[in-house]
Amino acid sequence: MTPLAAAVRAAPILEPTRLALVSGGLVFLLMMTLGLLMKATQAGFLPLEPRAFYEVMTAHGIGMVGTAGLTGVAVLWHFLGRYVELDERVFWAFLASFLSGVVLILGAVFVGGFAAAWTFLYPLPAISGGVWAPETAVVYLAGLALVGTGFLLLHLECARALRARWGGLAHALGWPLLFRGAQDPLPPPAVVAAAAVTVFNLLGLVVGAAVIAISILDIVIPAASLDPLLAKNMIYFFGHVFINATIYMAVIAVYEIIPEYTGRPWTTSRIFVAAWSVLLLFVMAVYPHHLLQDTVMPAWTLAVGQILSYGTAVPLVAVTTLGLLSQLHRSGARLDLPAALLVLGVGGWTAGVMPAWIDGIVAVNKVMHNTLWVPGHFHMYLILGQVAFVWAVLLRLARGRDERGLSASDGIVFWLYLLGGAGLALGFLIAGAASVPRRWAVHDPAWIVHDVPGVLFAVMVLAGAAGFFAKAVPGLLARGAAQARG
Ligand code: HEM
Ligand SMILES: [Cu+2]
Repeated sequence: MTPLAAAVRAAPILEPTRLALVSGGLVFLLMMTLGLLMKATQAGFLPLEPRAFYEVMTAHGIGMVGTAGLTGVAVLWHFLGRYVELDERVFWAFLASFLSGVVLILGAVFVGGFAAAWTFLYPLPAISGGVWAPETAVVYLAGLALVGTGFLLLHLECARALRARWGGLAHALGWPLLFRGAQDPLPPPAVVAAAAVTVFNLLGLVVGAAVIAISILDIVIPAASLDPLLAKNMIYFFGHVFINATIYMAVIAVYEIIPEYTGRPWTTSRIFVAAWSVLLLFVMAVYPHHLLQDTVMPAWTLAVGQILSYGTAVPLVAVTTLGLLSQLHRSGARLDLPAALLVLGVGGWTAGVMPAWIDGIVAVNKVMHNTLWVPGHFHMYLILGQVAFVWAVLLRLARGRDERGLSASDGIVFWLYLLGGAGLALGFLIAGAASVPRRWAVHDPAWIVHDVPGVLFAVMVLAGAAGFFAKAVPGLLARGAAQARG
């Protein structure tokens, strides 16, 4: 063993997925603070200039989406590694590429003043009205490209490892079971999920990389021009697929950890495989629900976007929720903090899907699309879904299982987080239903009634999240020390 490898072994905090989860947790806290800043500004408590507000909004958006991706792949990698042989060097390469991208993005936003929102919708990055230089937009886009390259590498390694172990992605997806009714050996749920996410996220990332490259060229070579509608389609295909993937990767934690509490295996059923395959196809087909207001889109694409939106996540949410209930029912399992967060995550994810579903209806979307209804649904399934899963994995790695269940202080942080998250998300939804627009730095006095409670709920989420982090970190360090001794 080389001295470097020995040093890495001796300090398990340097185990790459742990490092990704701990730094992801820390960044979630920082980005939540930015969220609180925005809410406090909209509520009139803080005098953040609109220019600074939009920088903060861009940083919060890309920071949160990127961190959800980082922690999502860390969960995927951690559990997939139980079933397939993954090359750890690839995860390090991913981290290096990701971090260099982050440096560029932060520089573009906070030094260069880039504030076109994380979605970099063409041609806004290039045409800032003098707020930031076109070169700054290039730096931001190059940063995104680096981050994306990291994810691309990582998923390619997952695909390689899955094929090597299961003899092809179709087998890892459980298709022999789906189409012929039998498969031996059966891929465990984590493998089925990893295979599905790997396929659609790879496609999303390739499309994302293409539109980023074209956007850069478009700035560098003024004569070039890109069809804005095509660019929007590509960006939303990528963005929709990527943010969805973060949840679908994190949910693997439920399949892997809950059985450790109940003592019942989470077996791969035919219906489970079917749900993941439906998701694999539909998640890519429904992205036009982001373009329902683009009347120049061919009508059939919008119809497909609306109709398939009903069906995409429903089978998977149903299969996961029913699976979870049948795991827990009369199992006598006592839920400690990580397990409670996993159960919360499934509930929050399910609850957050409903308002998304409503927004996917063309008639509703016409009224709701650019309102706070949209941040309402995604804050619900991210704060109470994806991010809850991540806290669960962090705490589980740090503290193992607590046979006594929830302690008093565990209960306090759990409820702070749950009530704060639900209140914040419901507040966004209610404001959206009252037609308060999204992405406005300055709120009309009539809207502030929605923002003031939001500030309180944001403080509660932040306090709960800081509590999870504080509870996890000493355990991770101590466990590291124990493993180094042992
Ligand atoms: C304490 C927790 C949080 C607070 C207080 C918060 C607050 C906010 C606020 C005020 C906005 C701007 C809404 C508008 O007026 O348009 C926003 C946008 C956003 N937030 Fe959060 N947020 C929190 C957590 C999260 C989490 C955990 C995620 C994802 C993992 C997230 C992802 C986003 C995204 C993607 C946007 C959209 C930015 C854009 O419109 O370009 N937020 N958040
Ligand atoms: Cu979408």
